[in-house]
Amino acid sequence: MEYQNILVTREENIGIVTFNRAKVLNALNHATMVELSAAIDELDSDRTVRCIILTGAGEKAFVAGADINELRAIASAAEGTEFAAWGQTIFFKIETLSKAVIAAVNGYALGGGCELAMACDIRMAADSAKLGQPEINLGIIPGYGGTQRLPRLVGKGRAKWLILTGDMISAQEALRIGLVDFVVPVAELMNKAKELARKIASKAPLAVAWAKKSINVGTEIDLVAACAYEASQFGLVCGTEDRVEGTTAFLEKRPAQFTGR
Ligand code: CO8
Repeated sequence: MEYQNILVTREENIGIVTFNRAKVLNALNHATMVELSAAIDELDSDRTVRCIILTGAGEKAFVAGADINELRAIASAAEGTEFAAWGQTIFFKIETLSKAVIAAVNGYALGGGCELAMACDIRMAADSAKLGQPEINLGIIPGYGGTQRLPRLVGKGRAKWLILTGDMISAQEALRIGLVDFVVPVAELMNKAKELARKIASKAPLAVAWAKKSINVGTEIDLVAACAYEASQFGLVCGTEDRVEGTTAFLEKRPAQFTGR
């Protein structure tokens, strides 16, 4: 697919999706969401790509939310529901992808941008980034999973504070409440994100996939069922060639050569 609103690049075994509508602070319009979905499919089916980074072009914004021009044009409750549910399926695709996805939050991550970052596995923010769910200021509520993923990450009280006030918070504050996992100097963001991506990419791909799945599935169900689920995923990794290679390499005191089988 020819992309107009995003850039899709590869560096070694890392796929990088860069939102590229700097004039509107990388706001997510319908076309950008379609391209994001296609880019995720493309990188998912490329066996050379073992980890993905999402980031924004320019220095100002990761993604400043859904495109407010399109939100203004929603004609009915049914259309609004459809609009939100469709976007949610794309964010679920990221969350449930078999590869790890890192959000490199280089600036504003607001509304749908914050929701997108939350659908990623790990969030690394520049020290200059600002995050928030300002939908309330537009007379709406988050619709791409924000009312659900935010309380799961930071707790109900903090989620209600952010969603009911629309307050924007600094990267440091986001780190303090658990909304992001790392804060780094803005000039170092991409290098640090790539360093993290390379580290994950060097691991056994099926172990990464099933660890991610076990965490995602297990944290939504009760502990006993979750541990049973973990055991089933553990069983799956035990059937891989990479389990034999990883354990043998340790005992032979050499680096493992994982193949993804
Ligand atoms: N949509 C469309 N255009 C935008 C958006 C956006 N989300 N954000 C910024 N822009 C545009 C501005 O209109 C402006 O355009 P122009 O140059 O033509 O005037 C340009 O980007 C630059 O923005 P500013 O001049 O406003 O830049 P500032 O540095 O003054 O301010 C802010 C930066 C604080 C980020 C400010 O732009 C802002 O508040 N933006 C809106 C943030 C926001 O409210 N985001 C949430 C949107 S709602 C949402 O995401 C809902 C998601 C779920 C939807 C579910 C489906 C129904």
